[in-house]
Amino acid sequence: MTAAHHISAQPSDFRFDPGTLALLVIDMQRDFLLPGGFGESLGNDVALLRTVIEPLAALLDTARAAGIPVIHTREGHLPDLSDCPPAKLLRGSPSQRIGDPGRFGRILIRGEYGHDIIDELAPRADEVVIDKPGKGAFFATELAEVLADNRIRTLLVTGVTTEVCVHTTVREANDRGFDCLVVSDCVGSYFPEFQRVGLAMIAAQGGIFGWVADSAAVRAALD
Ligand code: TIU
Repeated sequence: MTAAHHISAQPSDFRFDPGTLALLVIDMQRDFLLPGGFGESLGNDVALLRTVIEPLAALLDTARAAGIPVIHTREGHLPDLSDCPPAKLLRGSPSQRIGDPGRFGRILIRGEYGHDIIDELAPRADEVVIDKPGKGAFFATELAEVLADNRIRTLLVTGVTTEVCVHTTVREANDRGFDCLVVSDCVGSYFPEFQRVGLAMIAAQGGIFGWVADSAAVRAALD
């Protein structure tokens, strides 16, 4: 790792202490990225999200080589749906609801094939995986405790989708005092417009929620 410890980012250089940095990989699950899962059941074309896989796999390699802790999250629910608020279960008119049978098992249910992380980004045995019932990674999870235990203060945030689980998590983290850098080509949306605006919203107003940089800039700082 370089001695500089800053990443060229928007709206300003992102300065970090490598000892307090972690890579957060949000919800890179088959249910969001493969046809037949939750994302498609909501009427989305999953192809757009798949552009994230290659740059994120490369960033994972770099982070692991640099000894930066990697934390993965998965959105999903218990098989009896007791942790799924009725409002979430009944929202919209999807072709299949959470818990219904999908191509890869019951949609967004823990333990099902579709709920797990895609093979290309599979967590290593020593990496933390946080199961979350909501869009944010802090709500009803042990994430805050894991970060405190590991003295993490700064987060490189990646995963899907930019305007939903990434945004919610970054806002939660920002309110808890974490500095977040969102890696622009390692987050994805089903909607190109939301991708563009979602990233702009983070860095606007002097970095109201955090910083934004592409993976080339992040990897250059970590190599
Ligand atoms: N629908 C959508 O854009 N996202 C989600 O439901 N979850 C996550 O973003 N992970």
